[in-house]
Amino acid sequence: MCRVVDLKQAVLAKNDRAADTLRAGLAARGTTVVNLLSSPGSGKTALLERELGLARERSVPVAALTADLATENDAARLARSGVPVKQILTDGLCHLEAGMLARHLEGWLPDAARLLFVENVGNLVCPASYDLGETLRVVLASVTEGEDKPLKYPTAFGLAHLVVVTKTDIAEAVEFDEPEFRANVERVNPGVEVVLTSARRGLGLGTLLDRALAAADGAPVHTPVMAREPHGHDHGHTHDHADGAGVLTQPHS
Ligand SMILES: Nc1nc2c(ncn2[C@@H]2O[C@H](COP(=O)(O)OP(=O)(O)O)[C@@H](O)[C@H]2O)c(=O)[nH]1
Ligand SMILES: [Mg+2]
Repeated sequence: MCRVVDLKQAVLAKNDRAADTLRAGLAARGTTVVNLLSSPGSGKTALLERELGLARERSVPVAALTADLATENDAARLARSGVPVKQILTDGLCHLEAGMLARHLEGWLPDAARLLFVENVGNLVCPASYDLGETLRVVLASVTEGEDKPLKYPTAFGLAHLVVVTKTDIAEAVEFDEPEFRANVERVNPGVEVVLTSARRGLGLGTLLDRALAAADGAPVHTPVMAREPHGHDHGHTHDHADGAGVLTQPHS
């Protein structure tokens, strides 16, 4: 058991180093990564389609990478915006890693790209543990998913720099309880901003782009209370980590 934990920590420690290298390399060339993370079907691609369109309208140079286990459907959808888009197929892997991202960027990332949006594999567990060299980590939840999801996936929501609610156009029909959702977000990630959006109605797009651009300009992003633990250390105690991610935890007492 200990060996499994050690191996997992070693993998994550290696990813962290790759992410730091990638972040520094991208910063040097003026590109900021926005990592979009959510469950499948919560509306990442739909929102990104609109976001890329808005960035084009505002003449902000952007690019997008989208990851899935199979199909190039999302890249085809995003490419309609006219911005450079690339599909990553993870071949069964449930998350992206910094090294994979770095390899896909080589020789592809346009020089001018100020923002690079990364649509992670649809999953609220595995991707939460992997830093992709992002400056802004956005966790999305649609109004149809239930208000308790921040409590059920505390690592994903707890490490978010920004939380986005999607599909607000149907909030009433599904009786989405916004105050309850906000209260649950606040419990796992005190102080994090929650942005309401609807790709269908074009709501909240400007706010999201503004936050991404502010992060790119070096404005401080929200600092989650939940700490990213240094990997590979000895806890000196045994306990379960948040939603089984194994290495990302609430602050220890
Ligand atoms: N009503 C409504 N449906 C949406 C919205 N955004 C996405 N959807 C629908 O939700 C489904 C999943 O969207 P998609 O963008 O593929 O989600 P992803 O798997 O997170 O990338 C599709 O049927 C979309 O049409 C929205 O703002 N409003
Ligand atoms: Mg998608």
